[in-house]
Amino acid sequence: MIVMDFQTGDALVLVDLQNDFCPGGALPIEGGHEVVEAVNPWIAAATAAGIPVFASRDWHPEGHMSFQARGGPWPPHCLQDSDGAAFHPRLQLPADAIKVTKGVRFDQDQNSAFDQTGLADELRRRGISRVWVAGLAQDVCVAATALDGRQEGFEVMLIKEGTRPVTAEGGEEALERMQEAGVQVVNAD
Ligand code: VGL
Ligand code: ZN
Repeated sequence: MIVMDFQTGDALVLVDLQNDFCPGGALPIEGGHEVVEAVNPWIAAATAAGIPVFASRDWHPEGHMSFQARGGPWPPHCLQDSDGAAFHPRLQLPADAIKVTKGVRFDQDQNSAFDQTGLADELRRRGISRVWVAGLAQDVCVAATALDGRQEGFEVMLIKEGTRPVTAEGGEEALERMQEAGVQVVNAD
C-alpha cells in the first residue's frame, strides 16, 4: 500500500467533482460528497509536494446527445454555467488548479478527461509520468480516464477512497478492468 507518496513527475487528476454528481444533484452518486472530503487531504499533500492538480469537469450544452431525450443514457446534467456544473463547494481546489473541460462536443460524449482534450500532451509537456486519479464516477468517467491514462503510457494510481460508482456492480467491474490494465489501487486508510 502506497500512501500519498508523491514524487516529482506526478500529477493529481480529479475527475468531475461537481454538484450534479453529488446527493441533491441531477445525476447523484451515493456518497459523492464523501469523496470530496476524502480527496481534500490528497489535494493538500499534492500542493505541499509541488505536484500539479488537474480538475476535469463535465460541461454539457443544452440538449446534449448523452441525455435521455436524445436517446442517451443520462438525465440532463452538468449544463454549462449551471450550479450543477460547478465544482462542489467543499472541494478545496488550489487557485492554480488546471481545469480540463469535456463533454462539450455536440456529436459525441467524452467520458475520459483524456478524450480530445489534449491532456496527455500537456502532462508530457510538464514532464509528468504518473497520475493519481480520483473523482466521480468510478464506473464511468474515472474508469475511462484511468484506462486512457494507461493507454497513453502513464503510470496510474487510483485513489480508492476518492471515488464512488453509479452502481456497485459497475464499480466492481470497472475496478477489475482498471487493475487488468495496470492501474494500481491505493488507499489512505
Ligand atoms: C459522468 C455520467 C454522465 C461522470 C459524466 O463524470 O462519471 N457520468 N456524464
Ligand atoms: Zn456527462
